[in-house]
Amino acid sequence: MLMLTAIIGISTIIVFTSFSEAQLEQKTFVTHSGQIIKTSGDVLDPLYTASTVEFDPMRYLREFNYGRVSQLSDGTILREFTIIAEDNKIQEISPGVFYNVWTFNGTVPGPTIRVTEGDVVRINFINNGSKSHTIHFHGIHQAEMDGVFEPVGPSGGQFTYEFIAGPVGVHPYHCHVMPLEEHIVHGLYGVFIVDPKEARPQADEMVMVLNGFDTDFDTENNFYAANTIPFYYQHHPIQISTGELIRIYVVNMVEFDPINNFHLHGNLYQYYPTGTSLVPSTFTDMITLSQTERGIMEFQYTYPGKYLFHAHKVEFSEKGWVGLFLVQETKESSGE
Ligand SMILES: [Cu+2]
Repeated sequence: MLMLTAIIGISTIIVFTSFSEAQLEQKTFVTHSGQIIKTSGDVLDPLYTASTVEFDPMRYLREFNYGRVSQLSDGTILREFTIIAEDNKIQEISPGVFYNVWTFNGTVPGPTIRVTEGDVVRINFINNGSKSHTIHFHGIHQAEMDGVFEPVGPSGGQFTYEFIAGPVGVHPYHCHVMPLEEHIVHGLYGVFIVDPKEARPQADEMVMVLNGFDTDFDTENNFYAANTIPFYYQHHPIQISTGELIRIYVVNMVEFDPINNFHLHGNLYQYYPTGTSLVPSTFTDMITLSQTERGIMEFQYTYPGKYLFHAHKVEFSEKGWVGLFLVQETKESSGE
């Protein structure tokens, strides 16, 4: 017994010592983009880099998935999607900071699913994870399609969600297996857009999911972002044109912090909460969003230049939730 106690004691010291040194030492890592970096940051599970997730926030920004389209005998449009859940991937959230992401179709957020009101939406869901997962869509549908009481088992479990798309607007979808917070914060969420039958006016359209990452598991976020990678759009400004209508579908998926917000510089936007009305409720440069609260913003810039957009909760913007629009003069207005 004494021997056993001694062994446990010694091994605890060894484990604890190596952990403490990891926090202080500058370590060298090869990032997923091939850069060699040194960091003393929290580096979690760097051994998993073989399955590191690649994510391109600029591509995600304007990528809409309309599904495989066919027509039913009564003329209704059927849109089919395949969504695969996994929970074994690692993503470099910030240089040198690796985090175990749980993904729909390999990314956080999952694919933006876009349909028209009244379409039949069929989601072929496959769970290739190691835990049970589901997809819970916000919107109007039958109870058995709600993704709450039918956990889909790991290692290839399947479920087909089917419902009629509605109401018009921008909605989140996310896993709804308990503990819910754990399944959401690891990344099992995405955006579901239901277009009105008469399409909204032509615009340069974008999706922004406001999210955060608790990389040290203390139920406080260490990083915040619009579309997963902190500071990404600050380093890679989003290029838009003067006089062009910009439409942003914004969804707040930040956990732990009760509110988030969205401030736009040098401009104001028309805001449609949840996107369910075609008439904006307010003209502002600042909205406040609680968990899964979302809406549609519309604006256009008169003057060219660089304009910030960011959380006005300064802590969030200093930890990554900040970006830039680079507004360039359209050829028409510059007379070229
Ligand atoms: Cu889950």
